Amino acid sequence: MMMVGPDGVGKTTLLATMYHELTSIKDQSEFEFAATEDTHHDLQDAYQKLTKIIEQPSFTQTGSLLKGTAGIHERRFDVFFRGKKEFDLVFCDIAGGIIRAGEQSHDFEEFTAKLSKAVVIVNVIDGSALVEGDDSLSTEKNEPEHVFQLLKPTLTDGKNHLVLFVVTKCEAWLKTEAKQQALREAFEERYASMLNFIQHHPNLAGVLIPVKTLGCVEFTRIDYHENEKDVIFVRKPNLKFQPEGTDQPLRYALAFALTHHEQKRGSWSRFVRWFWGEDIAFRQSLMEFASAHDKHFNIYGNTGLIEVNKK
Ligand SMILES: Nc1nc2c(ncn2[C@@H]2O[C@H](COP(=O)(O)OP(=O)(O)O)[C@@H](O)[C@H]2O)c(=O)[nH]1
Ligand SMILES: [Mg+2]
Repeated sequence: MMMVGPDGVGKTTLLATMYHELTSIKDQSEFEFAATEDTHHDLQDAYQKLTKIIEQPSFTQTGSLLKGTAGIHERRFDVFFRGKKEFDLVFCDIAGGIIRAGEQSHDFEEFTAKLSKAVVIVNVIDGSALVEGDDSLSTEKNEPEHVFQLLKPTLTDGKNHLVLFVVTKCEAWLKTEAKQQALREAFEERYASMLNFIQHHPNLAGVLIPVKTLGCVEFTRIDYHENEKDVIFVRKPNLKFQPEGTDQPLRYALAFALTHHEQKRGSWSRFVRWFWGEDIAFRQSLMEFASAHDKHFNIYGNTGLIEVNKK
């Protein structure tokens, strides 16, 4: 899984809160997610920083959470079922600068090489800039057109791909039906060219997944200065730090993976052969985990690509 998005949209925050949420899943299912040592350390660190940031009465946005998130970081999670390690998931987290780096740069080469192998692409989007920002702010924070151009070679390689549009910093637009609609409309407008492309290719599907990575911080306004724009959030003292829905991208990714038995590519066929050779209890549990994705999200393109067929 490849994560894309400019600096500061919330990629690392999403991973850190997802990891936290996954480790608590253990109590309700027979799955256990364990990060490898480096990943565990970095994501715990990011999570600790988040809990500190939100203790302050006036929430100040920091730059990127993890210092030195330069280059590409493989965040690896081992997945255990009934105590036995079954498979691992790798999320590639990037320093947003990479997507702007010159084509000659080493990081950029590594990025495109990894991207070309990705099955699921997670495009993280800053929701406040998306809905409330003027054209230039929204473009500057999320770079939809630039991201689209980067993804195009992968999306046109003839294989099936899932693009998850994960929207962060959108607590303010999850509160009512009307606000959710405003969020959806802003997304569809600003991502029109990528969505249009997805809709015209039967091997592609996209899902709009707004998440709460913090849950207790809300957008208030944008201050426009001469050369700068500050997006102001406030800490809501009556609300708890409570990430919500951060497990959804993973459930969708797995649902997509399990729906594609027919794919002919090396690692994929291996995955599928492995999967069908596994014991039935494990297969069923994994399918249940995957199909427990929230069905209310908007899906674009070929919806058949993510319908888990429980056999
Ligand atoms: N209000 C709000 N702020 C967020 C949310 N997610 C991330 N942030 C803030 O955005 C900043 C940058 O996040 P980070 O995960 O480092 O972005 P990255 O550069 O894409 O990895 C951090 O200071 C977070 O506090 C969210 O859902 N709501
Ligand atoms: Mg980061």
